[in-house]
Amino acid sequence: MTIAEYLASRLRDHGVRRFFGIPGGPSIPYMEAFRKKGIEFILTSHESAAAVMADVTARLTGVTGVCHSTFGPGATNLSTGVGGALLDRSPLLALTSEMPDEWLKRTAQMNIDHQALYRPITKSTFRLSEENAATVLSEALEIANAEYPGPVHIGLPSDIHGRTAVETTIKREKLTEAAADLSSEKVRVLIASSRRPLLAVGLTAVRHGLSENLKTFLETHSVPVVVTPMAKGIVPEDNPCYAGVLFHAMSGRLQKLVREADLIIGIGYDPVEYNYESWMPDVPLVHFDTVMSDIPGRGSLRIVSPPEKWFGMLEPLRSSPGMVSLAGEIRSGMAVTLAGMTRGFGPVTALRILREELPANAVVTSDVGSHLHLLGQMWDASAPGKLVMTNGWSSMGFGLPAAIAAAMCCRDVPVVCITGDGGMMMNAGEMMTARRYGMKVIVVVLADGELNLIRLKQSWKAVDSYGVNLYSGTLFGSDRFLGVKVVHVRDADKMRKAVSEALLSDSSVILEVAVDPAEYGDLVVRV
Ligand SMILES: Cc1ncc(C[n+]2csc(CCOP(=O)(O)OP(=O)(O)O)c2C)c(N)n1
Repeated sequence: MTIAEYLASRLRDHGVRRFFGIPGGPSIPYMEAFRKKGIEFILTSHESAAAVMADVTARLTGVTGVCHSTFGPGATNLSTGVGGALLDRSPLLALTSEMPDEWLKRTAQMNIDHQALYRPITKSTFRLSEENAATVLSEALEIANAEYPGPVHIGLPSDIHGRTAVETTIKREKLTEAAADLSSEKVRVLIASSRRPLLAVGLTAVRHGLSENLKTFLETHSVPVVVTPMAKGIVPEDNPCYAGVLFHAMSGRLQKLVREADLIIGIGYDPVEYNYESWMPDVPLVHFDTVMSDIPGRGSLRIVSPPEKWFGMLEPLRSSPGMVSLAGEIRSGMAVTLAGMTRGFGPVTALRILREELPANAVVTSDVGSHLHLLGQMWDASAPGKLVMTNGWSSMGFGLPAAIAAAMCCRDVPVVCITGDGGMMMNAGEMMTARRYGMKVIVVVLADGELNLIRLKQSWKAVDSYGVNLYSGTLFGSDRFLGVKVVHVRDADKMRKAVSEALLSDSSVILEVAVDPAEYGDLVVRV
């Protein structure tokens, strides 16, 4: 087998069915080999979107995502999405074309050092050769999927695709050994003696499918719970123990509960989303994780073990009924505040109508900005994975390619992207990707004409609004964008009608929803 055929064959056996990118000349033999093996090449408008699509494909299918770019500018474009896979913990292979050995250190068009470029934003980076192909592929897939999952880069020298891959026997040390429980005895004592514990659940718990374990645990133990944004949906919003999402809109109110706690228990809590120090009171922390992560040392005890063991250790935990009532009060207080936001046509009304019109199984992706802060707290996500976002990396431009990837993975449910106008403009070219592949996405652009989150931050610093206005007039100024229908929404009635019509449409629709952003100022927390 040639190197290109070998790569295609290994990835197909691994379960890969698509790879995303923009080709250069050296990509052609790989695209051909992949095509012949049944791995479809998805052409995007920008390589960063290709990496986001590979990341989201991995999150939704559980199979390593694959993306590809050419030399230099292709590789730098791709890197934004690859960094996202690192900090949002998504297993991904980034394949880039590299110069042949004799050109690596020479001055040449498009030539930069991809190994150096990718080192800080991947778990590992390799350069493929006919001798190492078998080992590199095995290691790359293993590293990408080991805890925490993330991206691995493989450079493909442009002259090796036709060479014969040498099969080698692979003898390697196991890469990760689950560390022993480091402080089990002390943890047992803390758990047994706590009277007012608070659970903080994060994205590692979602990745390990702990939703049912958590629900069962809460039924019998009645302990209040807060979640990080990317763990949204792991507890149903109407669970009496559920208090809300940390970091997002109105989350300052959770402090009332947090201050009452005598013990914080992190369950798959990944500090990449929101460091403990940013919200924790001065009480002990017990942190359950799959790896040794960066958590505060003082007063914290960590258990690094397989997630299926975690709830067993929490068995003796009991909470005072007062803590759960407090969680309920905070939750209903948030609902009252949102229900009272009826002046004019703002993002709260727009999102409420959208939620009412969409079926519970819809997959929603979000971009980054004030709208995400609001959505993260107010959106009723029926299950984890129903609200797809980036919070570890927080890159604008994520929402649209994420939605297109979701539409490819979840064929029979509506897929909606919610984005600000700033984020929409970053990857707007991907509307053509949706059109090219016949993917239907409903894109809801909360068009406020500004980078609202940054304007808010300027106001908190008592600085005049500067450098954050995006346009005057309307965003699209037209009823079509790259051949996709644009519906202009200015009020609640039109919003409802536009969403229900978009759901019935056969193709993608963009709703340009002109909102008054004033509500964000009352909801987004100063963090
Ligand atoms: C790639 C990237 N650049 C800049 C930022 C910093 N940033 C965070 S939110 C934001 C404003 C987003 O504006 P918009 O998309 O219009 O959403 P809104 O805040 O108005 O809801 C910016 C510039 C970022 N997170 N990612």
